[in-house]
Amino acid sequence: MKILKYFTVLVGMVFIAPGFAAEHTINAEARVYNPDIIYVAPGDTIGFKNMTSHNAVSYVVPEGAEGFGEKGKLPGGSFNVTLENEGIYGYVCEPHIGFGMVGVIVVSNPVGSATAEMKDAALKKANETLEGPFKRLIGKLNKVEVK
Ligand SMILES: [Cu+2]
Repeated sequence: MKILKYFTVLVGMVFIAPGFAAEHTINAEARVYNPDIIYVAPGDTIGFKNMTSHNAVSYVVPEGAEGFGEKGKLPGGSFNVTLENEGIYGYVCEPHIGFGMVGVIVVSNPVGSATAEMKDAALKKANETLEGPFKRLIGKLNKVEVK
């Protein structure tokens, strides 16, 4: 029981520690993600909700970072993403890409401190790799606010 007590205290500290591992929610609503652009810190958890008929697959990922989501698959319900690498991630809802259902996650420490270089890198990758309706992600990346 003593071990359990220590474990509870430890877990409590992790969740209470200010500015550490915040949780964010992105709601899939009809043909949009709400919010469509979010600014988070490395290690934060991003929960995608209401994903029964939507998916969220990263198509633009910072150099050396891991993407998220599975191409061609619906997660069903909800799923969480934790991004450790700083940079700008662009993702799409594949079933609704024709409606322009795309989103951006900006990861920086501190939150909101993404640079013009990060944005340029994301736009360069997007321009080089995205095709057809997936190019709609470029417009969303252009709306990212940088320092
Ligand atoms: Cu969708």
